[in-house]
Amino acid sequence: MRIDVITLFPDMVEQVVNYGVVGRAADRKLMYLQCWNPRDYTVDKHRTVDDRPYGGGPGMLMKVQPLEETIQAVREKNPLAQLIYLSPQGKPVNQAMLAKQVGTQSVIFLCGRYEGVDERLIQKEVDQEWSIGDYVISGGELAAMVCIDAMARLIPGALGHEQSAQQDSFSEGLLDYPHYTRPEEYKGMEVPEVLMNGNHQHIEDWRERQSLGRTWQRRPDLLELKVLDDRQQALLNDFKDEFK
Ligand code: 4GY
Repeated sequence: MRIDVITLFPDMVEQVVNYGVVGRAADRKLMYLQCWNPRDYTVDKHRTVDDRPYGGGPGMLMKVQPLEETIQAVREKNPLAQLIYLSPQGKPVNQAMLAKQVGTQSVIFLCGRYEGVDERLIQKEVDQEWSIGDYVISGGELAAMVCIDAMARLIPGALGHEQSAQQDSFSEGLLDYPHYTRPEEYKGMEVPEVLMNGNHQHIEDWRERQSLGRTWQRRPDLLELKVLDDRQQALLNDFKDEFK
């Protein structure tokens, strides 16, 4: 997968390939990341990348000319990719959107700074607008890095030994089940008996029951989107009975 990122802070975004799963995906040449800095496309002596908003008020916007020329340069190299602007006004990102984007083998992220980007540039150049959540961060870089990390995990071969993307939370649209490691007793609390007995069918049932039950308790909105098969419906009923 090829990822281009338009950012005033390329050093920040490039850090994402230095760690963990994303690093391994890059090492294995499963993911190629290139950053493009609008400052390199300025033409004035001061290399200006911000400009004043019409209508006044506090804050600056990203200067149009360097941004336009950066986008043109990226598109020359990667003409077919969707250009995605990251902002709180975007569509809330979910695992399905990320998986679909990975399927296209490429993406261009536009990271805003200051108060953002001229609306006409968004209309003309941006294909999708995504939000990573209902809060405001100082620039699109961290949002792009979140998306890049989540996408790397979905590239076939990027996960190592932990071939867990399949079993992951959300691969089935459910929350994860609880996990336990040593010690057997921690601050007076025991590990659930079923995990200590080595009956793999019982363990699998328990984990799916916990996933369904926790989703029902914490994220009923996710459960409403799902059609449960008979086995899952029975497991969830067991959880609810136990809960009462
Ligand atoms: N939330 N989801 C987000 C964000 C920062 C000023 C426009 C978010 O994706 N991006 O808060 N971005 C702002 C900063 C320009 C983007």
